[in-house]
Amino acid sequence: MALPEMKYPLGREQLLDLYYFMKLTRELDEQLVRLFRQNKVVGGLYSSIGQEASAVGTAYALEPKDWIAPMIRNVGGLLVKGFRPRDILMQYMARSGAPTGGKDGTSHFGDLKGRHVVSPISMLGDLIPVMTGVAMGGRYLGQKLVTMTWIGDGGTSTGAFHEGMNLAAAQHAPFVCVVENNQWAYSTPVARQVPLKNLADRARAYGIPSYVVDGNDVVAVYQTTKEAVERARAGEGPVLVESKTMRMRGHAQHDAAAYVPPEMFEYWKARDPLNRYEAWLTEHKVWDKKAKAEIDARIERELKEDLEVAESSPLPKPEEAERGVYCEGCHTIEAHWERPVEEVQPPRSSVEAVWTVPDFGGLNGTRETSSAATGSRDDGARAASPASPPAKSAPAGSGASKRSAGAAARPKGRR
Ligand SMILES: Cc1ncc(C[n+]2csc(CCOP(=O)(O)OP(=O)(O)O)c2C)c(N)n1
Ligand SMILES: [Mg+2]
Repeated sequence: MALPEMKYPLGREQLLDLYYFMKLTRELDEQLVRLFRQNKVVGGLYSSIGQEASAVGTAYALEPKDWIAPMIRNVGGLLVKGFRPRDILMQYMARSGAPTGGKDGTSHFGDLKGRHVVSPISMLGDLIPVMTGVAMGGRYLGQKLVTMTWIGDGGTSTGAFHEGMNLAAAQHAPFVCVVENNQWAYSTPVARQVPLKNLADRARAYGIPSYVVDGNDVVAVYQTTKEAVERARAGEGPVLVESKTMRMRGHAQHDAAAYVPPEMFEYWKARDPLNRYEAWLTEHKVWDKKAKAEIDARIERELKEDLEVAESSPLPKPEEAERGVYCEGCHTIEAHWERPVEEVQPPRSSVEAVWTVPDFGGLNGTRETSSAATGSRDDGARAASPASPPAKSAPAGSGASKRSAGAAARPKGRR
């Protein structure tokens, strides 16, 4: 094994783990398509083909105590967090053995107790304030956790995204937002809905750091996200990671994606994340043909077993429809304090009620001012101050470019 230098070194087992999760995600995706064509999938089916490195590499950068809220193209993240293909198969087939007991036909399920997964919400953007809240809750309890959710390029144009990111930034929440720029939102290309080349630039509006990463390079995705996660965990506040990738299928099964230029598919096909990673593992002598064949055989075996379990699980009984609609004691969530409770109770929690406003909010020569006194101009760059240095490039080779760094100075005693 002759690996390139990595800031966050990955051992052989971890490198093969990444392959296992990416390949499992793809095989599961293809299995679901076959089931859809057999009319066994009861609702829509959303593919994450082409985005496996993005979902797996980001989730892999988390610790078990960290929390995720996946979106439809983050099945890879669910697998990393410990869900099995059978869970996803039964969800899509609405079988009684599914995590939601067959009440939901897609991926609206989570596991608050064991795996720390918040169930997705279909309204795009709304998971950002939710995961900001989870991050704040974890901090309050002293758990030193980080939360993560993913959002598509289209989803970043919602009001909820803005409100959530602003809340996360203002609260300095240990939260990582992964923007999966897969070039399309339904049939709308990014350039038709937002005048930015890099969606990472959205972070500048919130004064938070951001990264751009090649979302089809799983090692780069992992390295970049790990850095973001560690910064958030260290108390630097939220971080945005833009993962540039491509949705290699239509929005869902009904969509043939005929609006995507064929050359664009060709460009991204040549950069397929799984093919690239297989070549990388070979080039760096992480595996040989035998090791690959063993993992592939394991995946085939597990998927076959899980398919049998899923197919033999019955549809839910009709009377189940009226159960679990209202809470019947299903939530037994308790706060797990990992810090002395006295720390957050008076008198120790008391905050000095004195606030200072640097420069009293005046212009202080930080921006170009208009002589006609019609206002100030800001071409997108943040006002320079010692606490918020201007955007600069990250070291090459990390697969990421750091777009801005530093957080605004905060009054003392806030937390
Ligand atoms: C607030 C809101 N508006 C619209 C929709 C309908 N909708 C579901 S997915 C989607 C496209 C999302 O595109 P993008 O965010 O780029 O994610 P991708 O599907 O490419 O992963 C839309 C418009 C929704 N779920 N929520
Ligand atoms: Mg998209």
